[in-house]
Amino acid sequence: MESQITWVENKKANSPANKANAVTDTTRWRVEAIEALFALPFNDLIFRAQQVHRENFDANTVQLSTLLSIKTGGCPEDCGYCPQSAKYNTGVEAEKLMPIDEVLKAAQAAKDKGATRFCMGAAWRSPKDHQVEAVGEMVAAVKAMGLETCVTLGMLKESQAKQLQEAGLDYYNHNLDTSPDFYGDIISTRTYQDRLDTLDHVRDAGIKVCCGGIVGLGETVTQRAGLIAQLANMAEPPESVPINNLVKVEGTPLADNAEIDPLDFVRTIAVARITMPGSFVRLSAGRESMNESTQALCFLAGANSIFYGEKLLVTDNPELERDTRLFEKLGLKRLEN
Ligand code: SAM
Ligand code: DTB
Ligand code: SF4
Repeated sequence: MESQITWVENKKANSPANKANAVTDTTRWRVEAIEALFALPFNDLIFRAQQVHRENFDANTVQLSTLLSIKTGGCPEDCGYCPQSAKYNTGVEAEKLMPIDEVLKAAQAAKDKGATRFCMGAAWRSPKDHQVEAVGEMVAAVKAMGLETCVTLGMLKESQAKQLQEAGLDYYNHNLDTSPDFYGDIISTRTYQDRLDTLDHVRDAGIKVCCGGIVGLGETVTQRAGLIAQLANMAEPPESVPINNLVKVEGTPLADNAEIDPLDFVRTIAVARITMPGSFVRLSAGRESMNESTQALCFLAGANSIFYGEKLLVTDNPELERDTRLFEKLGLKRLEN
């Protein structure tokens, strides 16, 4: 199958899409073209992804980010996958914002263990201004330790994005999670457009965008392709694209979802790599229950970033020794800042 790119007018032709991986005014991925990638024979898909990967990155280097939940639980949103929503009984207790000294201790530990990016997550629908100010102080202090910074705090106003940029924030994580037509089945307390608006504020403030989604929510392959199309067709695609495999948590509405075939997860990574050649594609949540072979296939398919550290936000991630062993077996190196 030949190039899946179609040539149609892009309405955002005048946006500041000037980075190497920006979608030009004539390039756009149609959902059908992305579905055709998903339908390729596995070997052909992986070969293409690996070619694109090698044209853009060192194929044996992986970026390591460590996550910390700085404000856990009690979230008013109803995201059907999330253990931190106050609507579901998952055993996660609501906590207050973590004091800055504890955050810095965790950041130092992450740095000592080899992480180069530190991501702080808060279970908020949208932060208040004083909360953004407090997180801004954390960002400045973590950055001063020589780590890249990322935060995920929910929906942001334009002024709040600016405030975080001034604090020195490198990345803002805000996922689209799934395709526009499936979104309402998973979340009812905010719209897809709300998410897109926050992403615009982040981009306009000059912060790098970390935006991806979740596989295994019950979406069809067309809807998986719909998510990828949304991401790849942004005027400037996200610099970082986390692909999460649903972590099924008891008490959430999606706890009994069927397990997806690991090879379909690998395919999603490959399609993200092909459609967003210059972005870091992150093999994100779900590694705890993934064997080494599946993870190796994800790296082969073009994943070049992982969450590193024994916890994600509230659920488990592989032990450091397990990751160190896997990196040794595969001859992978960590990306230095
Ligand atoms: N409250 C903020 C928000 O929703 O943007 C920030 C934190 S929220 C936990 C960040 C992202 O984690 C979600 O957008 C979702 O993609 C991912 N996530 C949450 N629960 C998950 C789960 N059980 N499995 C996989 N990914 C999950
Ligand atoms: C992202 O895409 N995945 C991370 C991060 N961004 C914030 C979160 C994964 C959460 C997994 C379930 C949990 O531990 O809460
Ligand atoms: Fe809240 Fe974020 Fe969880 Fe949704 S994903 S319930 S917004 S913490």
